[in-house]
Amino acid sequence: MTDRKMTVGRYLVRRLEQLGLKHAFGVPGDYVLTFLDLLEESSIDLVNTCNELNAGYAADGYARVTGLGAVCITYGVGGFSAYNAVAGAFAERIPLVVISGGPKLSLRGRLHPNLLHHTIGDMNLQRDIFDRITQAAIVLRNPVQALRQIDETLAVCVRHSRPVYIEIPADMVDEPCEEPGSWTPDRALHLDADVLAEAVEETLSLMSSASSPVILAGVEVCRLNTQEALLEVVERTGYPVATTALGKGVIPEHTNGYIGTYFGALANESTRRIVEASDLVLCLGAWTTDIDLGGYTAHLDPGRLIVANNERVWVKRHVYDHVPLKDFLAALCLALSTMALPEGRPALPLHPPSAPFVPSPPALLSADRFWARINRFIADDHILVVDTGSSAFEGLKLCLPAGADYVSQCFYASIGFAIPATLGIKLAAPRYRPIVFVGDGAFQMTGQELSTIIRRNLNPVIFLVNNDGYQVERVIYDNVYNDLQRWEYALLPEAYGGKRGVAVRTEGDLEAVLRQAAEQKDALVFADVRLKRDDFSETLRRLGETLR
Ligand SMILES: Cc1ncc(C[n+]2csc(CCOP(=O)(O)OP(=O)(O)O)c2C)c(N)n1
Ligand SMILES: [Mg+2]
Repeated sequence: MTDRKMTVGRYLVRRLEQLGLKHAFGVPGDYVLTFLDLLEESSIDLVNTCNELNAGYAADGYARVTGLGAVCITYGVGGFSAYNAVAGAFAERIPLVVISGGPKLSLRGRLHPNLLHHTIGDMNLQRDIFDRITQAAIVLRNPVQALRQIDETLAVCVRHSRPVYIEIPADMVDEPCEEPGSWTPDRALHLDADVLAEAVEETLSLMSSASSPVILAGVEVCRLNTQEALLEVVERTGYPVATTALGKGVIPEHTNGYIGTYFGALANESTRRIVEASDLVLCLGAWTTDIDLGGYTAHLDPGRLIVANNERVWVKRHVYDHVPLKDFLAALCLALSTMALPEGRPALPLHPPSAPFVPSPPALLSADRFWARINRFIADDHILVVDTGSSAFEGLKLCLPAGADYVSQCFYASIGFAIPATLGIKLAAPRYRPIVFVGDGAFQMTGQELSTIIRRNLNPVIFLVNNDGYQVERVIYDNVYNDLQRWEYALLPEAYGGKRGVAVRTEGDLEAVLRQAAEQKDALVFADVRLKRDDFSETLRRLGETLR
């Protein structure tokens, strides 16, 4: 790009390249075409998705792995279609850059606004809505200010690990501007050192008198790149450590002291007991949200919590502001290096190892047997991608071998996330094989993105958990609204240009699919796993009982 004249559009592309972005996801439209041409001439690979919602999910999955994702969409019809994915990314702190083309500035306000296609007449509406679901939302209106605006907005995205919105009107893309110099965005959040010192002092004082402390690690540890510091705190304290649902995978599950995923009454009984009986729960980067903690079933007394998140630390019911998680963990590690904590913490139960599995080939597959078998299948190079629905609850109980990773949008919990997110995840992390669990209901939302997975020759193993409807809803209240049209799911990969999938009815069928996955490591494997609609697993039965 260096021999071409610098323009506002090229400047934005160059900054994205400087942030290490290799792929962007989107759907073309006339308001964004000139910008897409610039992406095509850059090192960034533009991946066409079937729709903008899927582009958002794919970019979200991509960002979960690489630390930055981007969506490029057209105005109105494109932007409005992407809102749900971007709201999810905001809720779950995913650094996503939403780039929308826009009507020419020279036309805005000149014609009667209703004459501009794809709009409802209000040229501010799209930005205003994005403003509510992103950390910053800007319209580039002036080529001189645009450069600073772009730099600041992208820095906000990576600093806060949240989506941002950049609208580039069609007549701004080719506006000449200065060359972008070298640039490193400021990622540090505002720190008040005196407040930090007091927060650490009070934390240590509570730790030194706690008799059954425990660490609850959450997703922000990963979003804010503080995994090493977390491991150091775990090692220095010797405290048992659980993760929240959204935090599954933030700590390697073979770590000494790991006790499983805590999600209220739905967690393994031993995990729940240790966390809820603790007299001091050190919540590090953990959101104490309803779904993340098992749908209102968690019993965590605020008087026994220290919650360190993003930019503040709560000790019991009072708060220390301007204490970023990263700085808090670093200061805690430092203090712990010179401090002896009380001895005599209880012996820990091991994170439940998965029991040996002996298949009975002719037996019809049940939900419990399916998940038990899957627990033996997961390998070091797998990244599990789990959609919302019954799979989300089962997935949390799987044991991840060292190296394996886990992605689930289980706080915002929009069904249909997993298939498009898999597209992004695999492109972001080629050495991983995505192992996908998606319900039939979730698949019916966004499953057509399988066609882009096939188009790109990607190799996920997809288990479509087909229980004939909305089972997770069924277990709470059942009615005809939980029924779905039955699709021949296994035919779809062929319809999308790939090889036909397989239907799995028996334990023998499942063994055959797992063999296929092991033998055909570079190919997509698609299994329509047929389970009975009233086959509620043990976990789901408990969910129903608790939520009803
Ligand atoms: C976009 C969206 N619409 C509706 C819901 C409400 N909802 C939550 S789970 C669920 C059913 C999921 O069914 P399925 O994917 O088949 O999984 P199952 O529980 O049957 O295994 C629905 C409709 C949602 N979470 N997201
Ligand atoms: Mg279902």
